[in-house]
Order: sequence, then structure tokens, then C-alpha cells
Amino acid sequence: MTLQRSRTILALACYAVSALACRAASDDWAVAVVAYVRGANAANGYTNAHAALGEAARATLDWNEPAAVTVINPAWLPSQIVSLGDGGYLALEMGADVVNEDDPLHPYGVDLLVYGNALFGAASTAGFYAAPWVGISQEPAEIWVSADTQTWCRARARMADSFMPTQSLDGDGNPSDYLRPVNPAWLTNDWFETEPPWSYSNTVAAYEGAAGGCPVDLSDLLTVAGAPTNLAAARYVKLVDVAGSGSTEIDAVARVAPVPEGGVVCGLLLVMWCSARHHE
Ligand SMILES: [Ca+2]
Ligand SMILES: [Ca+2]
Repeated sequence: MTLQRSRTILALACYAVSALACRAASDDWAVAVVAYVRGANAANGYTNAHAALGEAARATLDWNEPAAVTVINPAWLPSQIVSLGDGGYLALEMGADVVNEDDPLHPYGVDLLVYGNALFGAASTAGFYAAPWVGISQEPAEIWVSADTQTWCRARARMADSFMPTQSLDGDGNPSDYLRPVNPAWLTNDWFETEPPWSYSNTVAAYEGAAGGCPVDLSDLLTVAGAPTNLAAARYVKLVDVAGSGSTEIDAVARVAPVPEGGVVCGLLLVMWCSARHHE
């Protein structure tokens, strides 16, 4: 194989990887605000609905110091989140159709993740990583989905800006995967039981490298009348603040990536490499 041919194949491979990466960056997150209606108690200074577009925050401030987004220190800057207020709502268009998948490549059948700024509260700041949780700060909103903005379905037993708080780092301090859900079974876990006590360390371990958020399965929806239903795909997501529960804040909405997505890229490179070897 000539050096020129090697370079050409390498360039094509790099192009394929970068093209897929770019597509993922825009298609996996909300790209447009369809509607934003503020409720009465929306937080002052947090009314830029465009803060909910694009990727969820990985970094914020701890007082004035740069800090990673964690389950105890969520995104809270005005550029990162938008406040809905009692009875307010926010409707977003996703960058691509969120297809309802329920196969082994999509963990737990989860198709969509909604990131807010809920956080766990610890019993003390001394020995912080082992200090038991005493509560969660949450301001829940209903999650509705639609293929066309005409017919909306509500995610059953799922609320935005509640469980699970966002965690940008895994247990080893590496970036967590914002396009992969936590096990939805954790949503009904008793995080405030005393045996075993739940704290930062074992909570982050339970995330298994995912970043939290509220997981939505398009197979587990309700009609406006409350009857079970499902959608083959959704393009729009609406977060509706529940009056009387504080003002919901929304950071971002993501579609879940199929687990072997990276494997497809590796497979492509492998095929190209084998082809190149064959022609040497
Ligand atoms: Ca699904
Ligand atoms: Ca945001």
C-alpha cells in the first residue's frame, strides 16, 4: 500500500469519526424553543429559555470557584438553566427524532433524559463523601412528549427536576456519559434510609458512569385522559411545572444513545484498516 493511500484512508476515517461526532453533538439535544410561558414565581434572572438548548452543563461554580456539576452542586448559573415558575411550561424541539427503542442496545428501554438542577442535601460537610443524605431539593415538573406538537402524551411516574440529580463525574473522576440512563429502579430507591446510609460515594457508584437526569421510556406514556399509550418517536418535549412545588429549573433534554454507537465507528475503522491491509 502506498503512503498516499494510507493517508487517504486515514483522512477518510478521521472524517467519518468527526462527522459522526458532529451529528451526535447537535442531534442528541434540544435545538429550539417552541414555547416558554413563565409562571408567577419563576426565578428572577433565570428566564432565558435558550439555556435549555444544547448539552447539559458539566461545570458550574461552587460559590465563586469553578466546580464540576455533581449531585450536591448542580448547574445554577443563569446561562445554564431556565426557571418555569408555578404553572409555567417550556416546550422544546429535539435536534432529531427520538425513536422509541426497547432492545438490548438501549438500557432499560429509556429513550430520553431530562436534566434539571435537583440536588441531594448531606447531613454535614464534615467527612462529606460519607455524610448521609438527609433530603433532596427538587421542584418537579411533568414531562410531556409529542411527535407533532398536536398530540401530547405524559411520561408515567416521571418528573423533571427531581430524581436523579446530575453527576458529571464517575467514581474515578472521569466524565460521566450524559447520553446513557441510570437504572430507573433507582428512582424509587429510599435514598434516606439509614441502612445502608446513602451518601456521595455510593450514590455516584450506583450511577454506573451515567449522569442522572429523569429517564423517559416512550413505551410508558399516558394520554391526556390518563390511559396507557406509547409513541414510536417523539420530536418535542414539554416540561410543565406543578403548581405549589416551587419553580422547576431545566438544564437540558437529551436522547439516549444506543450503547454500541462507538462500536459502529470502531467497526468502520476496522473494516477500512483490513481493506487497506488487503491491498498492500
Ligand atoms: Ca423505549
Ligand atoms: Ca442548560
